Amino acid sequence: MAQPFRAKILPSAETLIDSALRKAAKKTGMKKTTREKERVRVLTFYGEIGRKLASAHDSLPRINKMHDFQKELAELTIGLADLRRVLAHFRKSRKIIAKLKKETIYKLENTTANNEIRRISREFLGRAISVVKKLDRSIRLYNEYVRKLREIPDVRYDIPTLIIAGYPNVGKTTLLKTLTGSKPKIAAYPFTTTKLNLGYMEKNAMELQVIDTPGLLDRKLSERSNVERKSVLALKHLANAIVFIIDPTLTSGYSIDEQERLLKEIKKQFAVPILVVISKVDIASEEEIKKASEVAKKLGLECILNSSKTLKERLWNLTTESANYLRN
Ligand SMILES: Nc1nc2c(ncn2[C@@H]2O[C@H](COP(=O)(O)OP(=O)(O)OP(=O)(O)O)[C@@H](O)[C@H]2O)c(=O)[nH]1
Ligand SMILES: [Mg+2]
Repeated sequence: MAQPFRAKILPSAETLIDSALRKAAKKTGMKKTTREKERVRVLTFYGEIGRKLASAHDSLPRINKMHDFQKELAELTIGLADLRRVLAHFRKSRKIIAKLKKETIYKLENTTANNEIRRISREFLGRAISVVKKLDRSIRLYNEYVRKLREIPDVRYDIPTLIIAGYPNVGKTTLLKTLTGSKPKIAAYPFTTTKLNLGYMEKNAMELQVIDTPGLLDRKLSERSNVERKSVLALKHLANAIVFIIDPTLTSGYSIDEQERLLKEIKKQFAVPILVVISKVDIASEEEIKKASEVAKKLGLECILNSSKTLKERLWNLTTESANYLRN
């Protein structure tokens, strides 16, 4: 399963070099002969640089193992080709230094004069340091990418997911609370000023993720900028089902026609089952509820009142069945 982004930040090339040189110098103190000293200096310097670069690299999830949702947002935020280029630069540099190290160790084994041994060791450090110095730009880019990748919301990819859509003020967060009870976990969402609210339902040791998307699926996509639209559409990689809330009263400030238009758009963009929930039925007139349910009917969608006792069960079944269907 794809891991959330907790990748490590790397120190600058200069700091990397300084700390590797310092560690290497310290180790030489424990050795007696010049050859042993220089050998341990070379091996320690090589080891330190290699370890730091490898641990940064390994702390990133493999690009081809990322979940499509992560991949799409990563593509938008940093560009995966750019990330691949930086990682390739790290790998290549490690290889070069490894090769230099191998040659140097061989030379050290076959040299007896102390001044020659020191010269060989200095030559290695000079060349290896210049390889690391050339990594400076890549390290800065890598760190910038990692900071951006950390903004990708830390959601679960291993359980079915239900996404809540609907205009502002229609009752999305209220539904999330009804379904999941507990206080939602909040995650930032790239390219938008809003945050996802994440809640979890549980039944028979199974879990279901419910995501409230304030500010995301509450406006026509055509009114959004290109990246913003793409970042919203990345949600489709996460959704197994959608619950679309229609507020039949005018308290949220959106007419039934406006709500129908948004629903139509979401239906077009998301190829998953959609259930319409009519909210605020306690204050809506029969006429208003009827109008809202006709919208669902017209679009061939099932609809349910938010007061219904079977609401939870219906949403659970819709989402888990859809997830099973997609998995099989
Ligand atoms: N009477 C009544 N009020 C409701 C119901 N559901 C939500 N509300 C009220 O409607 C208002 C908006 O509800 P929220 O759940 O915050 O709506 P939202 O869609 O999350 O709003 P945004 O986060 O701004 O997009 C709040 O004042 C709620 O108390 C309902 O079933 N009946
Ligand atoms: Mg809300």
